[in-house]
Amino acid sequence: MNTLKSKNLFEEAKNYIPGGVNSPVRAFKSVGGTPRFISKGIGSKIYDVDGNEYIDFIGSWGPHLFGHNPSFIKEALLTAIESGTSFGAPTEIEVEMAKLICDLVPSIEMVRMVNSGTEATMSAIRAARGFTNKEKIIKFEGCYHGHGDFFLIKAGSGALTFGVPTSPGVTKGNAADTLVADLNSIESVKNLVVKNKNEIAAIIIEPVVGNMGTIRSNDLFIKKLRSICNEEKIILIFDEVMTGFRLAKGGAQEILGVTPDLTTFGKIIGGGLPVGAYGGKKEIMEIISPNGPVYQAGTLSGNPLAMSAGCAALNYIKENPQIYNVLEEKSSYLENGIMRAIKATGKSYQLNRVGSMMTLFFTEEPVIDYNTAVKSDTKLFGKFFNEMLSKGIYFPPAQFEAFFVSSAHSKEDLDKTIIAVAESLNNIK
Ligand code: HOZ
Repeated sequence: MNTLKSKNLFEEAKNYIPGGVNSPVRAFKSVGGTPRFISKGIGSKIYDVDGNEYIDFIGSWGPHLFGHNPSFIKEALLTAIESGTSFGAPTEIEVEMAKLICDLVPSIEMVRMVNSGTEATMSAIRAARGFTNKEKIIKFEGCYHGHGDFFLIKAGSGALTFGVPTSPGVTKGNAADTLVADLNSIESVKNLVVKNKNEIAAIIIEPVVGNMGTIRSNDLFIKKLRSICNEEKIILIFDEVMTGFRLAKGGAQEILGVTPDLTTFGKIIGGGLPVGAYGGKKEIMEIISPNGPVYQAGTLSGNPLAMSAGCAALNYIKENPQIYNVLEEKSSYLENGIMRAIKATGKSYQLNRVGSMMTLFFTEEPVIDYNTAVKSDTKLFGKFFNEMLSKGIYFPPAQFEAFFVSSAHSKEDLDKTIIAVAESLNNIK
């Protein structure tokens, strides 16, 4: 595979951008090889600057539920751009977007648009602190909620991949306010709550984790978490930046049957444009300025281009709810094929799937939390990743991430992927 143009661009980029990339995982550091510089995406495929074609299972880390560049999003954007790109003033489409989110997700009574998932989680925590008048938060080891200071404590995603789950630059004060519990261990939560009685403002969780690879939280654990929050007047925040509108119309909260107080969104509600949002109970959201004293603002919040693409995506979901059956069918087909390929190796590598999110962990023990996820053989994963890439299949370049199936993946794409998995597993033995 010729990757000369990507190689040259990467070398040039390293002179001007830290690590040559604008987000660490993209640098392929944990898997080795040349990061591909992408020139375009159509449907299930992406193309790099050297003209190589890949079946893409990243889909911009989740939002491309319908594949790359679907006509209804492109048309919405082209129409919107005719009227201007940004006003820093209210627009009609922001109202449409807020109504759509409130309509599709029953737990959301009010919503505020921001520009990324990181902004959404930071702002949701501030709202929870302002509302409860308490300062500490609980997060779970290996969960990632963007790069806000108080989240980069025992975090997942790139922070975990690069071995710095607790980032330098985070102050001792911030770190002291973030308490870390173990996913699926209600005892670990109870201990923190007892030790920090009346001090915890919020518990934030990825109810289906994507950022230490795909892990579904235990249903009973999530229900008990809800009860603790009710008893202790703690705000329960579901980080659905990855799972919102991907796993179901109502996100992970719909499939788990638990209602959070606040929810954060990103990616998908912008149809692939930079966007985020946080929302939930009206009484909590009323604390946000200018209604209440908790300040949060942004010139590009509710940007008309992002809103147009996002509304097109959400309207499509609203009008075509069967998309989730299509995704389930395709994802379970892929899951079965990969499972057969794993079985043929005589190993029992773990494939976790929730809806159209999946992770193949190179460990033979079930992966249910941070401790079991980090038992994965990341070197072997790196070899597997590069084998797949050389066969034209683009998986996330890190073990502790999810890969995503879209409605644009054809049976031919999935069959090709299954064959590539079988060959790759065989080649890395
Ligand atoms: N850490 C992000 C996914 N969990 C990757 C973001 C990116 O590189 O675009």
